[in-house]
Amino acid sequence: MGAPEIGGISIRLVRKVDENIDALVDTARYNTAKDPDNLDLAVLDALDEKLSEALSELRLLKDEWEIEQMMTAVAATVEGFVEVVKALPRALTHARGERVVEGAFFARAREVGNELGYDTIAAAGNNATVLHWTRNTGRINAGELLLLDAGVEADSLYTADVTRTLPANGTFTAVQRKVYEAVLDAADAGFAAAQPGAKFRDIHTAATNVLAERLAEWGLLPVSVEEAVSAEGQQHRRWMPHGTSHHLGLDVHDCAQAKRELYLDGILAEGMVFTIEPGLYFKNEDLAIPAEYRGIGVRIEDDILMTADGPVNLSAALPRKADDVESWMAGIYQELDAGKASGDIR
Ligand SMILES: [Mn+2]
Repeated sequence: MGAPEIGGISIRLVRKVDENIDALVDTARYNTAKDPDNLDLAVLDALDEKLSEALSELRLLKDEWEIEQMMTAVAATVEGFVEVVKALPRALTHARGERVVEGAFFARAREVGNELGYDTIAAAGNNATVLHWTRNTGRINAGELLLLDAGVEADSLYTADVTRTLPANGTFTAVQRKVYEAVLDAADAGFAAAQPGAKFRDIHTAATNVLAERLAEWGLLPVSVEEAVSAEGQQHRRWMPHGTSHHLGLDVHDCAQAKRELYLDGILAEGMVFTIEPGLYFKNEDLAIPAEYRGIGVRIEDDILMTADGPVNLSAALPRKADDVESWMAGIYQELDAGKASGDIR
């Protein structure tokens, strides 16, 4: 593939993977052009973009081997979350508790996988309301929630992308649980909407409709649910400002260059792997809501495989219900204590 009308070497490049290669190809294009003085590199850039788009679209459907890689990445990620729970008691005593958590996950990612798929978000309390909090410099206080968004990249470079929101001391408060369960219901509604033949964007609509309803029930929504979910409304986005789903694969935001009609407006099909990740984020400084909600950020993110029979939650091994999260954490601490006890005997 090339651009013979321009002359020069016939090559198309996926740009921004390696800046040195980008520069090398630009130089080669210039040096081999028929008329270097009038070479329009932008024309060639546009051809490169078409290649990126085509590759993105080829990646929308995963084959059997790719799905195995995704499962491997998710399994390693689950192990990483267990390590984080184990590290939490120490994190609670550390001035940079979020870094303790980040480090625990990273260690597991390197031991069982290639790397992180993306920078870990370890966000406690109000930091969880900052969407891409990756500084992770904060303290984790007992009584706060820890939002952990982390994924292990397998040796094949396929990555998981999972979020759980954990009570730092193992128990949700009443208001934390209320917000958590609204987000879980939104995730479940997204999951139910994710059927072969449905539109990709139907997932977001189903999930955010649930959130708008809950915000209205709590008296936080300044308008009716009907107005909020209308195209001109969207008042609930104040507390849920991001999309609910993205494709997942070699990149954490896989297939990002695919044409809109195949992605956001695309039809869900067997072999697609994508996230469902609704959230609610109530900032400390948000005076539009009662004080009890402030400083609570919750997101629940699972990795979904679409099959002919419907969606499969690849990350279901991590507990999702509030009760299950609490008993899962308690079980890990019980095992730790039992291990310590037997260590004393030896
Ligand atoms: Mn994600």
